[in-house]
Amino acid sequence: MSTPVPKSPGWLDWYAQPSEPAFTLPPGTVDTHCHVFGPQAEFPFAPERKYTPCDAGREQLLALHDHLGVSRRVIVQATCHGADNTAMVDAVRASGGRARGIATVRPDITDAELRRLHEAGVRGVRFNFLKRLVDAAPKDDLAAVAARIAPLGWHVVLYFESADLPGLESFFASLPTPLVIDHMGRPDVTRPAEGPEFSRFLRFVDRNDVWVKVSCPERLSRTGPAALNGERHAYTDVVPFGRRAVEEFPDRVLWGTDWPHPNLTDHMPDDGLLVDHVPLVATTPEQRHKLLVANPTRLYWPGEGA
Ligand code: 0GY
Repeated sequence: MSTPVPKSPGWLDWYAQPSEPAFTLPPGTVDTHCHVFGPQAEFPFAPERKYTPCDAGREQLLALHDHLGVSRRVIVQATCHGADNTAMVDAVRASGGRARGIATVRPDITDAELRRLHEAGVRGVRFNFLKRLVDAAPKDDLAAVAARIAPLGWHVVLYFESADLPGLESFFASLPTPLVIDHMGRPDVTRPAEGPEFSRFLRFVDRNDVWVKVSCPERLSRTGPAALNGERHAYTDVVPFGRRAVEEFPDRVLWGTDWPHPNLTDHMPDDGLLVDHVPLVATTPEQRHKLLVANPTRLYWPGEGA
């Protein structure tokens, strides 16, 4: 066996003992944004990766979900595994139908490989535009991938910085599949949620076949995890953004943990507190049912009803 590659300097490991959430997730809750990392002894990281994480394997993900009350999950291929989807596919296959996958694929992928991914439970690909995570995202290649996956009924998951949306919007609108946007398009939460930047993002959502992940308050927040008045209210500066997305697009919002929270540098979130963020942004039982159960079920297990 090869020697394990050490973690990136300053790497923060996932939170080993998440608290018990005060909010009870409804039965059928789907975590639509989580990853597996390795374990690297079994699934080595990709040579082109920009970071080397700790291990975060499928059993550990399942244990977290059991603790939080999450029923099903969507495992998003992480950039540390490049376009080698083996670890993600292994976790999806092992789930007995309780997981779906989002892959990274190159335009020269064969039809047979695409069919194999579909049969395993993959339902989309991710296009990542963050320069700190990927070297390049050539639009011709991405358009070619989108054309290949559209006939399978898959969608494209988009990860970009909010400042880059104006330059990417027309390309996104040209894609032939539904779109799913990570982390509310990464708004700058020091600006108002009612201001022009987030309004522009929501107009893009409105005009296109777009779903929005109301996820990652811990990554977007500047105020951080400090509890407010002793309550389990963390990341409060992100709340107005999530709430606006949920109120304006109740049928197109999705929730996810982003476990194991790659590349956070100042703190590692308590996943129990992330669950307690949900009722802050989805304030009625109906909104919560759509966000946590009905919407992701429609997108990832269509035909099941929820
Ligand atoms: C996220 C966020 C990040 C990383 C990745 O695939 C990845 O490496 O997604 C990040 O560093 O912001 O969605 O998990």
